[in-house]
Amino acid sequence: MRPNSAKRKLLAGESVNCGWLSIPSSYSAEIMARQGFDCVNVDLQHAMTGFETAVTMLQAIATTDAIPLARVGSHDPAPMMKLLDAGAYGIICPMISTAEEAEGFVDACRYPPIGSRSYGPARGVLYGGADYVSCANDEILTIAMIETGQGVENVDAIAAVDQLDALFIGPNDMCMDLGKAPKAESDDPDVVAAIEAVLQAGNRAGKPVGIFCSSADAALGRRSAGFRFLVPGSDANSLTGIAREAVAKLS
Ligand code: 3PY
Ligand code: MG
Repeated sequence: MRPNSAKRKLLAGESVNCGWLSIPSSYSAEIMARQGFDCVNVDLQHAMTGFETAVTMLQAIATTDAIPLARVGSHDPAPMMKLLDAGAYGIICPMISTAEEAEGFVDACRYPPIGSRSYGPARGVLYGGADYVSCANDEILTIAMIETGQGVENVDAIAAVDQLDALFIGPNDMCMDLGKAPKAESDDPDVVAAIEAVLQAGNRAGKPVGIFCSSADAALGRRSAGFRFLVPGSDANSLTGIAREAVAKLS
């Protein structure tokens, strides 16, 4: 099976840069995946991307060395399994607040006897290779988003879940859940403490912790602080910033 180079880097203690695809287009997915990210995530939670467009985006990413990931919109196992069948090499699951939720998530991403992922690997085999089914449990990345106060309270139990590969903080939802204004790099003391608690729990469990950032500079700061799965904003954020700057310069 084609190795999951992003997972290998994380297991080796290295940091990983992840591109974030909010624009529902195989063309912009291909552009992003060509820029040297270790992995690229197709967002099906907040982006206006449906499953069939996501498949074309996964196909575009597959023409590059970037590892294709997908964020699902809920804890429903069926879309997780379907995106893995479509060739995603990892699933990012939002709003994981308890160990039970984390267990349900990883169960959907692992074939028996470890989990209960249903058989039907479709594009998984085309992208991964003929031995996909026997190797998928080792190669597929499982990333749980911690983005609620309850998730922070339970973070040690979540991090201890076998087969969960990484924790990933959604700072905007974390702010909202703690009653603060959403901001990727909030300096609110409660938010700062919650984010630090997740980082420390990941370190205790020996699992990498990631965070969504608003820019590459912000991601550099997070990396210095110990985060190892870094998202420097999305394709839509980048396009907005560049277009705004161009218009401002010409105005
Ligand atoms: C958040 O900040 O809540 C996220 O989910 C980032 O994608
Ligand atoms: Mg979120």
